[in-house]
Amino acid sequence: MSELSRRKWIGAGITAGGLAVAAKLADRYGLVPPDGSGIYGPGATLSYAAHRLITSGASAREFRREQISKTPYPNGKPPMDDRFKGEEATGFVNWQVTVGGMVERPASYSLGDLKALALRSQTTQLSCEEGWSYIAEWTGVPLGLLLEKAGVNSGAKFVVYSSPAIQRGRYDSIDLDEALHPQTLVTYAMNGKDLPVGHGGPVRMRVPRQIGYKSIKFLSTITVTDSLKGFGKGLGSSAVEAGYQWYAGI
Ligand SMILES: Nc1nc2c(c(=O)[nH]1)N[C@H]1C(S)=C(S)[C@@H](COP(=O)(O)O)O[C@H]1N2
Ligand SMILES: [Mo]
Repeated sequence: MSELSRRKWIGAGITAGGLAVAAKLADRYGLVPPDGSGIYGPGATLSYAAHRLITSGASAREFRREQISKTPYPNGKPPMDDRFKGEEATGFVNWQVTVGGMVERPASYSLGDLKALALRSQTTQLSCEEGWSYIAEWTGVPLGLLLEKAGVNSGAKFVVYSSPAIQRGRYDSIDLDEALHPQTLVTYAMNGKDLPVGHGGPVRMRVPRQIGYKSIKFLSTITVTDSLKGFGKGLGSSAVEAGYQWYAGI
């Protein structure tokens, strides 16, 4: 839920006191997001708890093929460093996506390994917090399948995923509910072709139920954890470090 919808809740008559009560309830049901304290805390908690209680299991809207955007917008520049350029020159044959952390069987997948796994396609919209969006068809392996193969340990709460340090260490995280949702895809193709580098190729995470910054490009690590403390500044997301909400449901 965006800052705007948060304001809508407040506009609908939920006072600061009401938010505090909602936060207490959310706490009781384990629905406090990692950024649930601090100045926007009660609002962030309310939007996360409301989504998880009311819409858990709901799916992002899927579109028809004719609705695919003709000119999808590649946001930002691909990594410019030599290591990435070297990988690109070889068609990313050495690119690896690792699955580790609180799992029974850590694993590492090449692009070929991912393509050989069960695939799923979906036509969804990527919406940036800056206001623009586009619709595309994404194909890949459900994150849930990779987690199932890895065997998630009990007590695990989050999945943290990142591009290599090469791109300023972009990373983000989601709860297990989002991670196991069938629309959360480790994506290697877009509109029927290899995922272009401009859109995060060779592999990106697609989290279509949340805002664009959760869909990390140039994906290289997937880590299951019970705490976000050991990653970056401990906020679970480079976007949160920049002031955005951790839970960015739409
Ligand atoms: N590694 C990495 N992932 C990223 C970003 C980035 O700069 N680096 N930008 C994010 C943001 S803010 C958005 S809106 C989407 C943009 O995806 P697009 O380039 O396909 O439009 O990617 C997200 N994932
Ligand atoms: Mo964005």
